[in-house]
Amino acid sequence: MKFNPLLYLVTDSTKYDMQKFLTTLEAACKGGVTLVQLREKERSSRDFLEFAKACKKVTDKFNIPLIINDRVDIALACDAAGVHVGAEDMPVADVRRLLGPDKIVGATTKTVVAAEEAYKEGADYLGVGAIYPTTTKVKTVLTSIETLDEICKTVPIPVVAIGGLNAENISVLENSSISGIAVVSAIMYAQDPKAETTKIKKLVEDIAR
Ligand code: TZP
Ligand code: MG
Repeated sequence: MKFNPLLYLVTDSTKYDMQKFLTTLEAACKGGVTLVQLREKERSSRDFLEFAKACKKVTDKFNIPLIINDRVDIALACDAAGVHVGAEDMPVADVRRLLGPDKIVGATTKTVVAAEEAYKEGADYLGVGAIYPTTTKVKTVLTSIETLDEICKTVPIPVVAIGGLNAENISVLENSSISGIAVVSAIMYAQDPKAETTKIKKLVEDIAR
């Protein structure tokens, strides 16, 4: 499936009720995010699926592909555009086999070796980070910009940088061959998520290849 990883919103719904979350998601879509990933670590399967279906109604209005973090079953059940997996999730090759050739498979990688392996197993894009320390609840370590650049040079698929990125610090990626950035708090917790999305998108448009 075709997708544009330029400004990738990864969600965190833990601090919002459903209505506030959906309003924020819609604002981000209006502001111009190009891809959305639902990252839900605390929901039951039943709840996650219901939540994903509600979110997909929003992203579908804007023709923005919806990716599900970690859960192939949820992605299939709501006919999401794809799945994103990390090092402790199901291997990329298995996700690809289960989803088939047309869905989007993304992987988080922090080394060149892991990036090459994910690419060979069928990943469509890679997330690399954390570039900066993050306040989002996640098990991660920092990845240097040098490693990010190495990964960009090594794999022929789009690479997005993630972790602590926002309008103020994104210029650090100026010389990287990234295809986009992924953010949680910079958009989810912006005062005006639509305006902030538009602002970040303009900046990333100048940087991404
Ligand atoms: N993986 C590496 S950092 C991160 C994930 C999911 C969280 C990024 O969140 P934020 O708020 O954009 O720093
Ligand atoms: Mg994961």
